[in-house]
Amino acid sequence: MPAAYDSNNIFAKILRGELPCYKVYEDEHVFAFLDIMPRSPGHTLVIPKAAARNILDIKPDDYAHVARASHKIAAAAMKAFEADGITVQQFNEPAGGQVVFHLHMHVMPRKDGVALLP
Ligand code: DGP
Repeated sequence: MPAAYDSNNIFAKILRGELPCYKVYEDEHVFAFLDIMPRSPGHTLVIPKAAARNILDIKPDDYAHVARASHKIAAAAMKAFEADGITVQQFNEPAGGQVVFHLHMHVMPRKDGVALLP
């Protein structure tokens, strides 16, 4: 059973304006900002404004808002970073590679022949 949502996580603090970030996009339901440890230029994190630990916890409509915004940001990032492709990734629970426990979608612009940073 996954742990309960903890409102002291880093992304909840960013949402509340308690920690700085480089904002990329915001609407009623989602917030997006640059990853502090980018795996590619333009690496963006898209998060719901709703409190949700990960995919195991989030309401389907809130997940759909994140997916819709990621779709929009992917298209914008292709142009802004003159990318050849985009990797979209989302990790859930420590076993699934999650480190910060507020759901987030990684949107990473890619160039042909260039690997993601580790
Ligand atoms: P993961 O939970 O494994 O999907 O990775 C968390 C990501 O969050 C990782 O790519 C680094 C990023 N990150 C961690 N702390 C901060 C922070 O304080 N600000 C920003 N902008 N990104 C962060």
